[in-house]
Amino acid sequence: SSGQSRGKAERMFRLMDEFLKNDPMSLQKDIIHHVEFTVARSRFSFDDFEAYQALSHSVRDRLIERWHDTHQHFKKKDPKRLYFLSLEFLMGRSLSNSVINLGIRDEYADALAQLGFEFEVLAEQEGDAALGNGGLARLSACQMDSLATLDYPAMGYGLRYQYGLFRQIIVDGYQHEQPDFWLNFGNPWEIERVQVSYSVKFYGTVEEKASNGVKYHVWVPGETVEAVAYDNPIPGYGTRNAINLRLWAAKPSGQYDLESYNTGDYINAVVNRQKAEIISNVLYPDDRSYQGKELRLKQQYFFVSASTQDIIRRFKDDHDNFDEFPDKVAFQINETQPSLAIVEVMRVLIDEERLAWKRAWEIVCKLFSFTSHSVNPEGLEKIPVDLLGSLLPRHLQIIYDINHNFMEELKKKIGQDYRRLDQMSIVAEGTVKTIRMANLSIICSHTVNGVSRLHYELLKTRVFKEFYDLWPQKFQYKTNGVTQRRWIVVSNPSLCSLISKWLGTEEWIRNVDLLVGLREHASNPVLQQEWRMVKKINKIRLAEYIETLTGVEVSLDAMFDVQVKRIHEYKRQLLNILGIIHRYYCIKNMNESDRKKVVPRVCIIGGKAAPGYEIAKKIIKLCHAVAEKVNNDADVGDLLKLIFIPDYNVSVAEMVIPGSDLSQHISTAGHEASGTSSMKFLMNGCLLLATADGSTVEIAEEVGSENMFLFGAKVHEVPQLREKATSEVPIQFVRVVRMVRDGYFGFKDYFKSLCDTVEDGKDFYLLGSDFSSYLEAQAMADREFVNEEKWTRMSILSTAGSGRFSSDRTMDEYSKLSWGIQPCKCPF
Ligand code: NBX
Repeated sequence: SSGQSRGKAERMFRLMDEFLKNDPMSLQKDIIHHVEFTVARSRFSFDDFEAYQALSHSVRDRLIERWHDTHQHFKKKDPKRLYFLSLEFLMGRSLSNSVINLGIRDEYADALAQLGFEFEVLAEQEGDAALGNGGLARLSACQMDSLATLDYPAMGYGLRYQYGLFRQIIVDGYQHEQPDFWLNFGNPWEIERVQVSYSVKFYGTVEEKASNGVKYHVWVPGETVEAVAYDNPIPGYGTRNAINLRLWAAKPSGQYDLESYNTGDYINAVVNRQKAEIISNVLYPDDRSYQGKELRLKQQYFFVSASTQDIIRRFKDDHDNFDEFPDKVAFQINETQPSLAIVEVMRVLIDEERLAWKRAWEIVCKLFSFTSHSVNPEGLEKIPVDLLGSLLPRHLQIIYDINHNFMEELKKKIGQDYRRLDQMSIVAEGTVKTIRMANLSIICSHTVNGVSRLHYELLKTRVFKEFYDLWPQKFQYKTNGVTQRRWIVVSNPSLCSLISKWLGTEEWIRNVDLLVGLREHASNPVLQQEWRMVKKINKIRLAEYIETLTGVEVSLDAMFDVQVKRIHEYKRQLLNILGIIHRYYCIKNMNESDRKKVVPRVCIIGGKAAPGYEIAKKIIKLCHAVAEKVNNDADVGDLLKLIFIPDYNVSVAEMVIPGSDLSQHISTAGHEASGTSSMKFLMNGCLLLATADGSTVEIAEEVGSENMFLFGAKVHEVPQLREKATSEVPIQFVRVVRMVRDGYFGFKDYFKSLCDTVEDGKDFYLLGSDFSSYLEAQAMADREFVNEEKWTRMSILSTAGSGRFSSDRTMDEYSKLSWGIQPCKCPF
């Protein structure tokens, strides 16, 4: 019979081989096939969107093929696997990235050309998958790309929100939020797996039972919801490996509550069951504050429980001794949102697998590594005990038990130091008793990671100082990185070709360290000329986008100066805008001959404010109010333009970043854990204007601080500056704030509270005290920009120095130092 099945396998293999050929003719047939039978349009009449759909399905087939093979290969080799748990993934578009990683971009472009379509135009049809807020979520996406490319046996787990991050629309300069129902037109990049589903329990009670004198607990749930898997293949570049991102959707449980049907109210019974789906309905749009919301906690546990069941099921398929679990499984906890996984694994081991507490605990302690993305102790996640206890009664008991054991152990080490014991306890006493998820994560993880060196220093000395003193060996850092596949190859094809030409190889796409090879050519006039040409192409693309979007025509000779990221007081978009007002004021008060010397600027700002974050929303409005005045002032003309790009997201970033000359990363020192967009700008040869915060410190070490515009207070200076009752605020600062306050840009009352945030003595983010050095850095950028040769050289050196900031390096470091996993390459 094994001969028979081998015969069958070979036959299948031949069939597959015939199905998925990649020559232009086969691709055309394939696309047309999908037009007819998947999209169900006539092959004689279909529009760009339908062509995009058919094209994606054809690509999807090729992804599935590799994804199956990778799955089989991992199963056969049974390596230790990494499970990457994150409540957010900001994947953006998939089409271009997929065909590039599969190595068939040009074949598809040819095939489409012969059908009368342009690949780029169809790629623009795709909407973004925006299942995340900002840096943390995009980081997860970059890391998945690297894990696949480097052949690591990894899998991502997350939630399949029906509504991703809200769409931002601007009405009269104010932000409005609209739902992002991204699944409206179908999603070809996912595979629904109705057969892969698990029951997730909530509420109810815990009963204590005993068998043969051994006590155990049974959780009798009050509600059960089904988690259904949706798999998203993630193809590696230059490898056959394609790994899985498994996202869970909530569905009504299959276990019928017979009673409610028997009461005769059939319609209400059905409607009530349907309510289960709300768990995975919507992504929470705050990227820093935790409010103890029940639905949010439900989302967390829903995702954690389904993932854990899936992971344990896979382990048990091939293993029967849980002592081997840590040899086969590593869990990565992205921020604290997935940290209930720790408690859930503990619960399953003791209550369901009936392991003794001690043995279960030893296993759990070897499984988890935790990465923090926060610097602000006030921002750490705390869950009210009442909420947790009612939703997850058994978990609360286990958390108390973990905490009790920890406290006992700690007392032995440090004695009755109650202040310290209190700070380190998982349970925080207070008017509202809460569970500190970070403490839980640290206590139960073998590694605690920071996302940059500076962040790690802050974790050790401030945020988690008490824990560092106890367990210094647990603390590490892995400086963030981004994938050069998406951020150069996909988003900047002209630069990609230019780099490959000058390095004489495309190998840098897999081994980004090779970019240093550009250094020796940095002053070569031929490369410089071509380099500027590429920048011009990207600026044209961006300028066209700006014009269609805002109607403002911008000059290509101007310096494109960009700040795009979530709007936050600590990120100081307000500093940027006040700097623009200063520039405007100066231009207005110049004579004609001085105006001729002004370096023209196009200032571009983009980003979303959390819907409840009033000050952030006022910053957006101020940006529009200033733009309105400046852009329509005939005295100013092309010397200064201010553009707000609405609905900033991954695909907008792919266009904005390559078209920038200068980019701003100007957070108050000590507030940005790492920052990752700086790395994308750097790769694309944009110069950075930055404070010494997060990863910019390390970027300066790589590219040389002489090739950046650094300014502002250092981390160690910030506390003293804040202490000072009044600081030496420059007159320029007082003047620009006054202009806003006095209604120079209108909306006087509306901007009052915004101005109050930077009043002397209340200026927590130190805009006033950093203002002079900010203006100096800006003036320096102006001076260098007119020196074309020097600027181009700095630009080339930026790209050349960006190699360390690839997520490939980050993933190698995690694999070696935290997860203990090795590559597992699927043969071609
Ligand atoms: O994570 C960000 C940091 O602010 C960046 O400095 C860092 O580069 C990036 C990646 O490490 N943090 C972040 O984006 N946090 C969130 O998005 C977030 C979302 C939900 C939530 C808390 C934080 N409840």
